[in-house]
Amino acid sequence: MDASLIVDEVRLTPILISDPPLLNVQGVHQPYTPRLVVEVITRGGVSGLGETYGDGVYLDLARPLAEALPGRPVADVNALFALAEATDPGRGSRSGTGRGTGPGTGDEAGVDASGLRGVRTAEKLRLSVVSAFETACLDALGKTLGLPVHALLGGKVRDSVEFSAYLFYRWATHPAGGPVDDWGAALDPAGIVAQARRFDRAYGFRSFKLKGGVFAPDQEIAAIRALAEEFPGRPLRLDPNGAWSVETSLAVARELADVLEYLEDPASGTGAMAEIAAGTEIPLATNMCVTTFEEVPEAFAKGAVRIVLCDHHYWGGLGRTRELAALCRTYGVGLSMHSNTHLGISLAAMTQVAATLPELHHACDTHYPWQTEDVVTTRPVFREGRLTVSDAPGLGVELDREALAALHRRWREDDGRYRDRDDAAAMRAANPEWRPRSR
Ligand code: GKR
Ligand code: MG
Repeated sequence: MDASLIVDEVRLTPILISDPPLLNVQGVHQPYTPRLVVEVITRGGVSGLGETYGDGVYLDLARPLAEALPGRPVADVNALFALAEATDPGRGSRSGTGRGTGPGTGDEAGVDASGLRGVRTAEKLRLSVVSAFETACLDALGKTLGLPVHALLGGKVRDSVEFSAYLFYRWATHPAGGPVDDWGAALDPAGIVAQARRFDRAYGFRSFKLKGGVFAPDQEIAAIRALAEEFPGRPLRLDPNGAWSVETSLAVARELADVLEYLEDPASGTGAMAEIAAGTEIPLATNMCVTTFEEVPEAFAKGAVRIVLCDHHYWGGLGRTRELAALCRTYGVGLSMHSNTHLGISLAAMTQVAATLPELHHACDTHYPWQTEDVVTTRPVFREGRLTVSDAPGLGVELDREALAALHRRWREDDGRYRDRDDAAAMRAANPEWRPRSR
């Protein structure tokens, strides 16, 4: 093995990045959200980058994995899964299924780092950590070999990747104080249309996704109708993150049957999604009821979803994202891409893997335009809603060390308030009576 391709060191840098007051069913985004930047440095002196969730539970898994990696070949990305399991500090206290529920196991029902309800299993946490290590290894390998990451994944099938505008109901400012942007509030159909116009003007996005589950379904139907009137024929999606009952979901589907490209996670759970799917022509999409390979057979057998949103963080990296795509192709299920608050390293990874997926026929989600800070030296530019696929070695992004240091300083100086994302806590700070609502 060429010594330059051996991992010499792994650096983990937790950071806090500013985030606008975006509303969702679980509450509101906090002024700062944690992310983790992973650097894998080879003996050849090449540094590769990865990015993932930065909450404490992820850091607890990332630290021992980072210690175990030096001395191993940077190309051995398939070995990362077993290594992450072997170094997981909670492994001894877990049941044979790897799905224990005791303290310290990492298996918790409740709110995950996406700010959504769900079960955060140890396996899901580990996969999100592995994804950043895998991306960093592939970046370092690509830089060493002079090849873009897409070439390491088998090559690109397109030269640019389409993204959609991610519309959110939002407040103008955070009630607790913090960063302020110039987007203003969007709390009704007119506000959502104004936001969409700005996305259209500034980035050229053609598809629009509205994060729903915030207001009564009628108000969200009105917002989608207003978008359809303003942008006739353009792909529109609505995603209430499982907030509705089967009845509500079917009623919304009836109202919006003529304008939606897809309805995303109207209700929670495969059973409910299957019932809704049986009662509407609108394709149902998910990033909630199919988030692991184990969840695929039931959902596909029941016809619960026609589109799965892949996400290399959830699924354990770029290679596993391609495995998911193959599975979807086999079963005739469509593919789109999910996002969460992220920076330029993740955007580069999303773009590289998206470039290799022939079956990706829907514009990918991205939160990126909402982020005003970054740790890469050059912000990617969307043209006509698309990003050009970089052919530079690795991911094609460089680390801005000053920016990284400043965002890490913010994390160090934080009194613990923002080190774990908690949209519900942020909402309750503004309105102590608030509770997540199913409709
Ligand atoms: O950022 O508020 C948000 C979103 O609601 C995010 O947390 C979701 O994971 O965008 C996501 C989705 O499509 O469900
Ligand atoms: Mg979703």
